[in-house]
Amino acid sequence: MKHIYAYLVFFIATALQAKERPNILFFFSDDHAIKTISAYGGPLAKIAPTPNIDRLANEGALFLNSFCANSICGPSRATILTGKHSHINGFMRNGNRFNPNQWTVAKALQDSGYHTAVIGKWHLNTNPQGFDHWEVLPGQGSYYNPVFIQMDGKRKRFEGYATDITTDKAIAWLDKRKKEANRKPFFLMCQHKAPHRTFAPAIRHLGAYDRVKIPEPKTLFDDYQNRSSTLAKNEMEIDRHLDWAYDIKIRKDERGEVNLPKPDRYGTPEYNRMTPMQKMKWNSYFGPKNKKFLKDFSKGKMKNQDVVRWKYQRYMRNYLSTVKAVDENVGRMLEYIDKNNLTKNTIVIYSSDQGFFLGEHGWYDKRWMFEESFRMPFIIRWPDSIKPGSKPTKLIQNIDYAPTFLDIAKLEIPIEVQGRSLVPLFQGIDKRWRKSIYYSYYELGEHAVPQHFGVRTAQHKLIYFPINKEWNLFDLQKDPHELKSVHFNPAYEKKLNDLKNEFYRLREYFNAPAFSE
Ligand code: SGN
Ligand code: CA
Repeated sequence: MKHIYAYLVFFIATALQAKERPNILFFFSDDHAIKTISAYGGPLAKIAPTPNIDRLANEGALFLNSFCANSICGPSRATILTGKHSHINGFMRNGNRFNPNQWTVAKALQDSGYHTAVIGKWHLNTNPQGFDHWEVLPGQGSYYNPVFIQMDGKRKRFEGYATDITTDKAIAWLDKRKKEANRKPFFLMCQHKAPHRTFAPAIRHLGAYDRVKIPEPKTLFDDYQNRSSTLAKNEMEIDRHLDWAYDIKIRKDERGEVNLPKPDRYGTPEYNRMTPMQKMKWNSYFGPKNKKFLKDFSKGKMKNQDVVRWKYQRYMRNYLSTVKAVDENVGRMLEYIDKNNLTKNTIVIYSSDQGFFLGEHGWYDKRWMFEESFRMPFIIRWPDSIKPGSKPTKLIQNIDYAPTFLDIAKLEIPIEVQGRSLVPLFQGIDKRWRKSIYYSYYELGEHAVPQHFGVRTAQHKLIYFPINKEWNLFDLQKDPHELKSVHFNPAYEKKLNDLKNEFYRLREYFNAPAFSE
């Protein structure tokens, strides 16, 4: 009897604790631009809906002004783990090694009794620490039949599509946890490779968007005038820089006598990974379409702009198809937590490491502080604590995720953490919220994007390019597509000075290092 009583007390105590400390399920994708999440609206919302991600927005909050601190993969991930800007956590550009000995939110959650796991893309070059379980893609990872690094360091290949497999593994981890007697709350990072380059769809989604013409952005043929001279030097144009085989999916062996213009640098690594059956399905989808394009192209009837337009359609159809699998898999996971009575006590977040250009300014890729790449999706559902369908407008950044997780888990936020908990925003209490955010980009030349730094407020954006000491100022209300810098315009003189002061104030506040030129 005594034994049963003790068991009951233990059971109730654990149940109460679980109630007090919710689970955190963090969906994270790679390069997912907000305009391809239908809850964010825009011209693609009807064409390519994302009903499962939208469900989170309908049942929770969709942050309308969410940004990254440094628009590139590894740095964004390091910022999320540490709540600090790149120059503080030391991961300033892709290829750096994350110092695993530093404080992270995963370690703090684990130490405080959370059961922690990360599955999928990691990209920090040192093994994950602070996780009871991890299984991650090496580097960028692959879409087809991907390899995952196991906790013992061994690499294992799994047949199938990365987005599905990442979800299978996340569900399997939750399932295993279900069987444990003394269950702790969990923190699960489910991190997809998609929709990152080379935008390779699941075989079942080939052709998913063929029946629609994807609307072109206004700036598909940007001339890069009236802004920093560095823009024209970019190497991320759909026109001049997407690879024919690698990105556009026309292999050399399909071309016969037709000579396509450069570039064509990277071959077909994803195609090469496929099984004969997958290759057959791929070829029966792309083959006839490529043949038709090559025929039209070789007749010389297509003007350069027509070719760009054709490439844009192909790029977007593939990109949106990879998003479709992400959305389906978010749905699969939500269904799992519904069926296992986890929904009420699980906070679910959907986010992505940065945004992406989908033809705006003629570009693919990210990096620039321009809106499409600077914005991160941030959607969060927390039953009973967040009003369903709310749309907070305050400026938030990925430095805020770690302190938010700590706050949710009722842990103290270390003084060194640079972000702020978003919990007050969930409850609509946002007095004294920040009015500006700081941006830095430190890479040294991939896609020919120079280092740049800036500040954004609700209406304006100031960018500084140390390489040629240029300033650009955008009035986002009057010029939402960021086509004309007004830094030289006398009407903006006071605004320019105020923003410069704010920029230097933020740099001091965040302890930013001097610019290297
Ligand atoms: C790779 C891509 C680049 C991309 C970077 C950074 N080339 O190098 O186009 O900008 O990753 O992306 S690829 O041939 O490998 O696809 S990030 O999301 O990892 O930061
Ligand atoms: Ca990325």
